[in-house]
Amino acid sequence: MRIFSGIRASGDKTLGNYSGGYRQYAATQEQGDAVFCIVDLHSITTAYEPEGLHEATLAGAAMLFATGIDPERSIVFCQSHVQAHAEAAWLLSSVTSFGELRRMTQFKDKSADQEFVSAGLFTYPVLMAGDILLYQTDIVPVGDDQRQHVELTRDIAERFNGRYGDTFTVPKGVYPDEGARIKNLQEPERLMSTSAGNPQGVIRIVDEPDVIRKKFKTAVTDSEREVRHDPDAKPGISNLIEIMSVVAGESPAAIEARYDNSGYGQFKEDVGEAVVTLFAPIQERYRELRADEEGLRRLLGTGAEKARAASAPTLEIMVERMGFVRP
Ligand code: ATP
Ligand code: LTN
Repeated sequence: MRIFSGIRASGDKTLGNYSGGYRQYAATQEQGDAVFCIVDLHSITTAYEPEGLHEATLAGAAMLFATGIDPERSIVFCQSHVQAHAEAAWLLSSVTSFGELRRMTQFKDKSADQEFVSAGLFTYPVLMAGDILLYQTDIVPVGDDQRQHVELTRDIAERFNGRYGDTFTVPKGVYPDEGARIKNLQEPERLMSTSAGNPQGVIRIVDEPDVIRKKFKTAVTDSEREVRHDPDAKPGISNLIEIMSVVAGESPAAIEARYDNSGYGQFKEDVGEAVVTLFAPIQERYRELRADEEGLRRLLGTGAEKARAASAPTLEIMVERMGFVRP
């Protein structure tokens, strides 16, 4: 089974990324041939600084290895190192409609209130479809915010297969049962994000333990004192229950039972402590990996070679079926 996922090279990754992303990558790696891509070409679709991109790309690689991706077993590479991705995006844009792209909520969210909206931000899902389809991917582990993009990828694959003959495996999205949409601790109505929202409510994987504790202690809840999972009536506390569920591997019901009658103060403190404990070894490995830039580049170089070899046959079939003359 082929597994593929992509992570944007942008900012310090969050507890949301851990829950919807890294945690699933490490688990799915055990199930087949996994490919993880730091999608630096996607990172330039919104305002960015070149030095920031450089740093975020290396940080993205280090975080994948720190959270348990084994470079011997899985392919980890940087999107811009494998030219097939940019080429596939162009080819697939001919089987993607303007209307489909216009409906994408990530485009609407990321373009709202921006002075400059790049054409790349609009066509972003086509690049993502190419990432996935080039590797004949069976499953795509992601958070719930990527559901619409994965569904579009399936439509693009089916349309291409219908028009030019069976070329792509039609991939399935895989979303965690708990923690597919971790919310900002200060604004529980919005997703925790690398790039938006109140920073006090965003837990970064690299945050110092005391910073994490404080962010949990000051998390927004409600005026009751019952630890109960009810996302509509109690979004703040429900988010904390989901976080505890992800971190402790327990069901929300078991957590409710454990905190029956104990009030919010102790619960918030315990969730914070559980996250600190979970992140401590990841932070340590991350620092070691990040300090060895040469080592990271070497690993990315090997990953790129493997990714080129894995994607080239699909690109070749695409161009042939589409009628291009080959040299
Ligand atoms: P940016 O803000 O730069 O767009 P991002 O965090 O949205 O970054 P990625 O780093 O590429 O984007 O996301 C990696 C994975 O984390 C994706 O599968 C995404 O669905 C998942 N993810 C992001 N935010 C959350 C969240 N709040 N809850 C659960 N999963 C999330
Ligand atoms: N769009 C995703 C990142 C991404 C991706 C992918 C995820 C780019 N290409 C391929 C899974 C598979 C995001 O914004 N998080």
